Amino acid sequence: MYVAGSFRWADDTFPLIDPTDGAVIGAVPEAPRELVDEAVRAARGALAGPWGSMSVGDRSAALRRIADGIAARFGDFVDTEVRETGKPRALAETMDIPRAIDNFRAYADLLYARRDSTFHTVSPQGEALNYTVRRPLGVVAVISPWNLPLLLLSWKVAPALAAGNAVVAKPSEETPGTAALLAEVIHEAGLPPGAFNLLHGHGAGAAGEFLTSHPEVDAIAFTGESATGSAIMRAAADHVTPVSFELGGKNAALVFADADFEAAVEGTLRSAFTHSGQICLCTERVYVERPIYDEFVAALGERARKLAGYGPMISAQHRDKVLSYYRLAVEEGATVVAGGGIPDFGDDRDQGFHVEPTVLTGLPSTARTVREEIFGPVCHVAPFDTEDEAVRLANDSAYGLAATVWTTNLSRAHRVAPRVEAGIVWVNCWNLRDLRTPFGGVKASGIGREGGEYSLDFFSEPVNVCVRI
Ligand code: NAD
Ligand code: 6OD
Repeated sequence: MYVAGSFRWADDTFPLIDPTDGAVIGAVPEAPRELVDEAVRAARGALAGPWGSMSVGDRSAALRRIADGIAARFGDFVDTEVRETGKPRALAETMDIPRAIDNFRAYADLLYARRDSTFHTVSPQGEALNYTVRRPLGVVAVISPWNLPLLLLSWKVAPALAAGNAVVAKPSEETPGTAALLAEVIHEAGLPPGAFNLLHGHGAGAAGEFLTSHPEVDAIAFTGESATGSAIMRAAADHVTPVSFELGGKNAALVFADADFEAAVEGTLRSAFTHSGQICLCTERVYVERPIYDEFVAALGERARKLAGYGPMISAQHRDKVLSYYRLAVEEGATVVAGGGIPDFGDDRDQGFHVEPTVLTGLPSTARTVREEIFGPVCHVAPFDTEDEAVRLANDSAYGLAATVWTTNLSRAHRVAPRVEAGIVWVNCWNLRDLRTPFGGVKASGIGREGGEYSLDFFSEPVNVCVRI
């Protein structure tokens, strides 16, 4: 852990598990309440010191040094991310770690692009100049999940620091390693003590809750399950602490008969099974226009059966949850087109937490398998007959994070995309990211938007100054 500019350990620890083979690979400190208090005090102190008065230029340079520091230890970050999540190495090398570097670089640039508003006011009350200045919120708590550990942590830490806040971060207890490396990089980058603090430990009744219910925390940026978001919101309510939430999803893909068939099958395979379905943007509901439905199901099922090199579920507990949905689907009347069980590798991976990539059909839209987030390598495919029905099915969910639309009809794409109740709609692609765009969900998938100016808006507040002239 890293508090007030120095590295810390704790008396209590818990084991760190490699999900690929179930081996214990280390011990993680569990931050006690006193250390959480100390971290929050250190953050408050940093705001009153050099960090609080640092110029935009120096802050931007500091963010660049952090980006460069991650790049300089790229291999360490990749090794740690792969060991703790079990994700394919190529994914960590091409997505997670480069994106963490980009997150810091993007916000180093965006700091300069920031503009405030000015209004020349002429009214019966008089003439005035109204201008806004932005100030940081103060001490920001960042709580992140295990699926994209460094990417999602840095996605919040970078804009929070860019906006001039002091951060107390708590990554997932399952994947603390790259956050610990980030603390080393930030230390070497020379940020003033207390500007960034890192705690490890569990959520409910532990470091996570101590932090989110802390009266001296000025804002909470959280990514994780919707149920955890509810618990954090209840804790935040006591002190009316502002929250930014990126929560769960049950994302739909709409495949129209006029789609490029090959692109739609490959795209859906990727959107359903990348990182074994453990990305909040992954597709779990696929709706296919009836004329191509049978052919699509056959192609997706065949390719899902041939998938190789996919990683495990993060933990035994999560594997058991995913398997319980595989069983539930059958009880609810599903046809299992592909997968449905545990793979047999015949090596150490059999002690790990793998499940088979699974394609299901035949369930009604009321089935729990179709309604609840599973967060594993599984999707349910159902037919539709009209554009209206496709939109209705996509929107028949408590969640609304992301959706994909597969069609070659330009008018249809533009008609359908804005009608889908989701924060992000991809047309003929998936997870194609531009860090300047708004990112977030509607309904149970979140509160607020992150990305580009949206994050800087959350992590700062405008003060309007009205000067009579
Ligand atoms: P989780 O909600 O169990 O845990 C996330 C973090 O919250 C962890 O650091 C955990 O320790 C902490 N936490 C748990 N209970 C807490 C409490 N009461 N108070 C404070 N902190 C608490 O989520 P997870 O299992 O780590 O991640 C998977 C979930 O995250 C899925 O639901 C997925 O959809 C969601 N997710 C959403 C997005 C998004 O951008 N919308 C991105 C990634 C993951
Ligand atoms: O790409 C991003 O910025 C982002 N927040 C991705 C979230 C993925 C969820 O698992």
